[in-house]
Amino acid sequence: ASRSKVPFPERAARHSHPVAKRLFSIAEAKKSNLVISADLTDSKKLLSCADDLGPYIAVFKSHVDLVSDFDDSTIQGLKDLAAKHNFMIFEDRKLVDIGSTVQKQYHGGVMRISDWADIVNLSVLGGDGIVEALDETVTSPDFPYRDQRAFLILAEMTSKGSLAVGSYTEKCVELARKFPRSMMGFVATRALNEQKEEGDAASGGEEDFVVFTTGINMASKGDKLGQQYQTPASAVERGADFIIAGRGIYAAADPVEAAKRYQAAGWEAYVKRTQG
Ligand code: 6AU
Repeated sequence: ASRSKVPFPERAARHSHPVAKRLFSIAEAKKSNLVISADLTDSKKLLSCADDLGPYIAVFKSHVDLVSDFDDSTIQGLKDLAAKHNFMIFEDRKLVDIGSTVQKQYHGGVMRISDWADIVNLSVLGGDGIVEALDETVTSPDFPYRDQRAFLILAEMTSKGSLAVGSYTEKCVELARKFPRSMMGFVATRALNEQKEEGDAASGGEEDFVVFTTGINMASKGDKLGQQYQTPASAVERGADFIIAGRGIYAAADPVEAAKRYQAAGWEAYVKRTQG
């Protein structure tokens, strides 16, 4: 059977990565595969979004470089709300530089991403080095959050004219296979892991990448700047495990009502896929 038909509790039990295990368990407990993309520009709005929508989401995705007053209290606020509502934090940093630079951008720096973000994404434009470097950081015996941090490779993009296609996307899959202790899956518009079957000897066992799909909106087909949308149902049918929605929720007249609707649509599509 295709891997995307396996229900979350089973994937949680069998997954080799502790962050993936936790993620699937949270999704199951909350009956939510929804990720809010909280692209808000000040801490107060960011934290009230996390508090208001916390009950309906599995993951809270931030872009803290666009928060004008980001500081330690923003970090503490996010951590407290993650504990209160049982969600994970995903910083949409899209790291993309040489290995040595991304290590410093990820661990330390003004944003201290490794201190609070369970999940971070990256682009492999620069080749293997970035993945090697981040893998080295989070698997080091000195890393304080060992087994509590994971990465997603940005393997495709939702924007018009994206160059992340074909052999570039294939290279992303290859790199994720090479670094299973840190690379948990992809941000992609579809499942990228169907070609390989369970128990493949080359990977030393089972492979189960987690697929996050963004560009989700139930009311719009896109924006004026090239963003292209699909619905929760179509994304999940194509293999999304988690659906990421931003403006469709936080810019709605009633964001809580919208979050509930996206949660229900995403979960219903997941149930249909795994039971159908
Ligand atoms: O739902 P929206 O259009 O308001 O927000 C989409 C969010 C934004 C983008 O920075 C991000 O998803 N995104 C990503 C991610 C998550 O890496 C990749 C991509 O290809 N397209 C995309 O929109 O925060």
